[in-house]
Amino acid sequence: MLIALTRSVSPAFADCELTHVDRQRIDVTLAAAQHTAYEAQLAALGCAVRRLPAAPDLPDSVFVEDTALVFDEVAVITRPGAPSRRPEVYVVAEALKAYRPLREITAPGTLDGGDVLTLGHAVYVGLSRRTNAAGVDQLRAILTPFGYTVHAIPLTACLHLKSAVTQVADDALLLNPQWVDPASFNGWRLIEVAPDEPHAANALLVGGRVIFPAAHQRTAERLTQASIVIAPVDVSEIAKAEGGVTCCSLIFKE
Ligand code: CIR
Repeated sequence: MLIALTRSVSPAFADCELTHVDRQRIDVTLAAAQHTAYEAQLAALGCAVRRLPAAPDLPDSVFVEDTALVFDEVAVITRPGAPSRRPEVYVVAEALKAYRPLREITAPGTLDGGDVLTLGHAVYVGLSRRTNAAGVDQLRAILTPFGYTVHAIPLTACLHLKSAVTQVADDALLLNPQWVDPASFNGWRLIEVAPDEPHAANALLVGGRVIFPAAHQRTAERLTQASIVIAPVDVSEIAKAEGGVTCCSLIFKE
């Protein structure tokens, strides 16, 4: 059984952090409806959705991906790079302790879950504005005993590593070559985003399908041509907060 841990959209969502995109008016009611439809898609693809309550004082708390990493052996509670986001971790840690032993990233380390792409036992970590070398070193120390290798990837042009590259099939990655070097992923079948859809590399593989933003039509066509089956979701309001489809859940085996 797959669990998808989610968290309701905060009433303060419009006050979210923004780094690489301009602030636009966010319809928080519509964001909540889109989030509910996203959860329904997760359920349709076989996940048991466990929703954590909204945090009225934490604008970005819907983006649970950044607060923890769940491996078969252990869950790692992060220390998010944006100070405003650090209190998000407590409720998530409380929920995860029922499923895994917990470890944590501590100061001076910072690490956002959105920077971590796990491909089997290879763990790629974006060195971004949110994740620092101390965070990567701590993650390596936690995971090496379980047989994982941790690889740091420098990032400058986008928020997180998974803004630039995600897994879309057992053998395939979707990637924006302007934001991450394809050579880091030799041996994978690489599908590039459409050049006019730079934000399209964030896709969520679950239950053999790919949850994918409806807005990125030309990249969707590329995925379909590559025999990848898409489950489209409208996440327009979540995208205005610089979030994507991986950010809104933590998916793991029970
Ligand atoms: C932030 O800047 O932290 C949020 N507004 C967006 C976080 C998106 N999370 C993700 O890509 N994993």
